[in-house]
Amino acid sequence: MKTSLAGKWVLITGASSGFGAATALKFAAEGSRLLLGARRVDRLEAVAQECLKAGAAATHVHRLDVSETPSVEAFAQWTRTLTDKVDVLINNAGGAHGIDTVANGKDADWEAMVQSNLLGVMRVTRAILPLMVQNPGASILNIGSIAGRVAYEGGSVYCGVKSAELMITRALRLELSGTGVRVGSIDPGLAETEFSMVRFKGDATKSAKVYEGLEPLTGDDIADILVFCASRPPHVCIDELLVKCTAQAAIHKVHRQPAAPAKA
Ligand code: NDP
Ligand code: 8X3
Repeated sequence: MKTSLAGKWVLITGASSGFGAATALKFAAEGSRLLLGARRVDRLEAVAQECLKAGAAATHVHRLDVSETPSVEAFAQWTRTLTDKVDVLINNAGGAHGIDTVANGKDADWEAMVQSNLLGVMRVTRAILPLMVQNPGASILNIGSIAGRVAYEGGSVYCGVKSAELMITRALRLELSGTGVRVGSIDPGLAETEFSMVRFKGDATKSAKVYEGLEPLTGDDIADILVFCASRPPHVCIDELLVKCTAQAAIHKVHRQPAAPAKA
């Protein structure tokens, strides 16, 4: 039977766009209380307004840079001023920077990916765990990727950090055994968000090509799955879930419809 998410405290990192923003709206529609973090506070505030309209019991936003421990600590401290428990933690902040081969990789891109996708999950989880371990039935849902399961050319560091995310998820589940806290990894394939614009540093043409001729996943698709996972009864833990658009049979096998010929 579904567990109600009404009034539950749901903390989402990277809630200013993409999966995070869509997920905030879906939990809002369930009547949850939202704690939203990201670096772009103006975007967070806009998401929060939409969440209130969608039915959120409360929305709170605070700047969060998961790549800096002091920022994460300040966010956790702010969280503790609002609630002494968190019911759902969604470690979503992250993304890819560049698509260079190992031979051509840039330090700044590598460091940004390690800091946000890998160390960010560690920092946020460490800071928020004290608000969850006394709360059986709570859920930690980490956003991994198909890239954490299969390597591809130009994806070395991104694949590496998402693979680390999967292992962190598995280790954490073992460490929390007996607390009643559930830990899962949701691993999407191709999804159209701001992800590719970030990866290609604002190049809209390269970004659009990623999704050309196929129907990719959307933020809503992933948000629905996160709501589903968090609303299972407390004895049910969805450990790992790989979700791809139908056109993506495998990481290297993506079916694309040819573009329709231009009308004369
Ligand atoms: P978006 O670029 O739309 O969203 C990324 C979010 O992460 C933004 O809200 C951004 O907020 C936040 N973020 C990035 N770096 C930091 C940071 N250092 N501190 C705090 N927040 C940060 O992309 P998606 O929604 O697609 O990405 C969400 C997650 O899903 C990422 O972890 C990504 O790797 C993963 N993913 C994406 C897939 C896809 O194809 N789209 C597939 C599989 C996984 P801000 O810039 O305001 O800080
Ligand atoms: C994003 C999916 O295949 O672009 O995590 O790496 S992919």
